[in-house]
Amino acid sequence: MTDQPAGTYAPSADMAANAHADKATYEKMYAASINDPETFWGEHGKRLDWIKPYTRVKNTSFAPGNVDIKWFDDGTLNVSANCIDRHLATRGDQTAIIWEPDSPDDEALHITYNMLHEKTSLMANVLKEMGVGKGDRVVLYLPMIPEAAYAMLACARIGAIHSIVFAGFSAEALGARVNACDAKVVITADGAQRGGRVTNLKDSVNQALLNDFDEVKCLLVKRTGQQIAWRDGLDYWLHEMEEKVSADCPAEEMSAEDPLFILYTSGSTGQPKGVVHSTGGYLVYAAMTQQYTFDYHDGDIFWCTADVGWVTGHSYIVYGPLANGATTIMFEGVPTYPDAGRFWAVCEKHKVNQFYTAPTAIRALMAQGNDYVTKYDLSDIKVLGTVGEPINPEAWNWYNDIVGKGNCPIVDTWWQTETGGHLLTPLPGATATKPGSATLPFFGIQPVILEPTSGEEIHDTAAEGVLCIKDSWPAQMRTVWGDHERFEKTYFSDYKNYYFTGDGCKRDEDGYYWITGRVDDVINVSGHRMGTAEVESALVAHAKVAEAAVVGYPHDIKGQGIYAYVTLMNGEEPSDELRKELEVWVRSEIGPIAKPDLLQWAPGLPKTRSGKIMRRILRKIAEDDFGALGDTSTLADPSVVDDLIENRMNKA
Ligand code: 6R9
Repeated sequence: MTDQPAGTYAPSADMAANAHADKATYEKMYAASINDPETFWGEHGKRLDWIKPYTRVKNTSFAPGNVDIKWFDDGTLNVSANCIDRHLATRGDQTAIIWEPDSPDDEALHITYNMLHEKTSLMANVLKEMGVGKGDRVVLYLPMIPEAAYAMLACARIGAIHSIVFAGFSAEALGARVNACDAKVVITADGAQRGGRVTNLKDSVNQALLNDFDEVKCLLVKRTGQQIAWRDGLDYWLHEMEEKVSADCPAEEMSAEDPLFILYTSGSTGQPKGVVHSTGGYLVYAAMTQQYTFDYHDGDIFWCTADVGWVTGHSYIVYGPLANGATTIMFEGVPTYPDAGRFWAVCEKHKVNQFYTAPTAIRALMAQGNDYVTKYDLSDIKVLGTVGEPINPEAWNWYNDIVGKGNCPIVDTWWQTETGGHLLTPLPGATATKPGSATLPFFGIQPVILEPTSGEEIHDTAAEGVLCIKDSWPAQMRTVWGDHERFEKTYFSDYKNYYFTGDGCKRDEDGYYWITGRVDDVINVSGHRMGTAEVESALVAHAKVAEAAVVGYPHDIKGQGIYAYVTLMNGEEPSDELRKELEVWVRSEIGPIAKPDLLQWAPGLPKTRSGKIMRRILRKIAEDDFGALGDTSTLADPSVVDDLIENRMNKA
């Protein structure tokens, strides 16, 4: 580490010298991408193989009433051919996907690009055989098995649009999504195996399709071999169908602007929105960010621990890495099975070079102690990444010191389902990091901070407000499936001529961005605006605290009071003394204004299955209004809610 202000971590000279971009290169490329996006993206679009090369690059408008986003729109290509076929001549025998099964006693699979080509082509022909054609929708409800990747690429190959529903979602949620996109086929498995437990997926599918969808066919992968209820004439085993079709399936010529996939994501209100991503722009951007953000080099082993049911899995397990000819790991299991060392065991076993996970996983593993990490050889790791929520400095430091041994740059990547790829992120060889900051924009991204009420852009370097993006980038979502009006209303109407992210953000005097959380998570205490993440971060910095979630609740005098839910480290006992200690601690970390008014001991926090804390539920409980909790079916463990209600601090 070289000369640098306290609290920042500059890339080592070695990293800077060998990376795709050092600081000067980043600055030069960034300036070029903003000053002349046409030329910049015109050049970088060539990283893909085009059937008919584009002559137009950027054709985008954020204008009220006329939001229209098109990139490379007169070009044609196929995503599956870009992720597979074009690599066959040079790397057909290279591993494309390492599949690590749930149980460490079962063997990992090394799927070469040649095998990926065969399996994808077979599945593509099976889908055709089942009547799926260009533009049709196919829902995937699959565990983390190789067939999930084959299915995505098979859809892309024949121009069908996939919509993945996370396999942890309920039958009800699945049915709603099948209905919303009017899917022709659901691809699923008999069962899923995760954390040593087996669940029956086919039952959920049957339940989802029971009444209203007796036309929807189902393609089944055999994973667990368990008993399932068969629907005659509608259900097909993949392995039987594969026998009937050829392994040769030409890739369909698609327009750059044809939809590649739909992914439903929940907003702050109402029904989940079907986020639509494109073929050309999405793949250019997913591939480029995978290469630059993680400083991926040929031959590296890349592991993103997300599930393909989330956008992170789409862009950084499948599309980005495979477009780059990378070796990408797909993990069926969970971080704590058979024990809390599993991530690190897998890193050692497959000699992982870039490791990408979520802060919630880091905090959970941190609470289990360092021994689970230190007993493994992690010396192949070069870059560590995080995504999904702000990372508190405590977790950042643990990740840096214990996992990275101080040698691995941490890339804190801020982005959204809607953005397709990273928008704010350090580059390992270019950006000095600061714990908790997603640092600087990726190429082509113009973040702006607006004064929330007036919508005026704040031009001072140091600023705080809502985060918007001033101009389009190639992987921006194109529309909400079937509802372009909702697209405009959600993202372009509160602040005209900008893309509104829904996140609050601070920019420091160095121009670094610090996400403060969703705007609806910002609380206002006695006229002071405070990010709940700030208070959480302070709490988690205390040695006895494993995790904390903070929400606002109505307070007679202050407007909003601070309500903190605190999960203690293993072996720590709640006590009044400890409560006082934490209050004093937060006062001293941030100031008296941040002292929680109410602090509840929470053995567990309500989380979505992707690990996001459901603050909506915590707010309701804090408001003593738990009769109206809304839908809790998407929680990883709905039972934690009962305990929180029982022991709430704000009983009338
Ligand atoms: C990729 C993904 C998007 C929301 C986003 C923000 C939060 C994601 C973050 C982060 C702080 C980061 N978020 N990454 N907050 N630092 N590095 O997570 O997509 O599920 O759509 O969530 O997640 O609030 O607006 P998605």
